Amino acid sequence: MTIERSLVLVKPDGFARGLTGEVIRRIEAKGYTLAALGVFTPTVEQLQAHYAEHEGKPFFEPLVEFMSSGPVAGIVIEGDSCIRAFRVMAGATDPTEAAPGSIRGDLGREWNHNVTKNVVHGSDSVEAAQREIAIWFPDLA
Ligand code: IDP
Ligand code: MG
Repeated sequence: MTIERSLVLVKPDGFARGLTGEVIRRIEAKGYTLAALGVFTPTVEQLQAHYAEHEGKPFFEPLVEFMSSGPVAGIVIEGDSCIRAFRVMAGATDPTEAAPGSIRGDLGREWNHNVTKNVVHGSDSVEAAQREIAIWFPDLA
């Protein structure tokens, strides 16, 4: 058994649409626990750090702009292999391609062939989770 923590964000589209509770419901129903929970209005600097791996890509600036457009919910989830499990629960990056049953597949909408607004973020590795948790919840790191 590998108890992990992962950083989940309900992005501004999901938060504005009132989907935070639905995302948390799915996390808890799956058997993961919440280690931290908060509502943030992220700064551009915080988002540039969070998405540092994408710096220089064509979608980087629109992504940071979108993510700073409104409040987000930040959630640290905990449980056996929760990093991979939440990625599967979130579904493919593009909501149009995401499988039904996944968060993005069930709840995501494509906007002008733009995959930026895809409801949630989830850490993709142990290293990323540690790095991201330190950005959003420094007291936990
Ligand atoms: P992930 O969130 O599924 O891990 P990443 O490739 O890490 O996807 O991309 C980070 C975020 O950047 C995505 O969730 C999405 O919001 C946005 N994004 C990724 N690829 C594109 C793109 O091609 N166009 C616009 N936005 C994108
Ligand atoms: Mg990613």
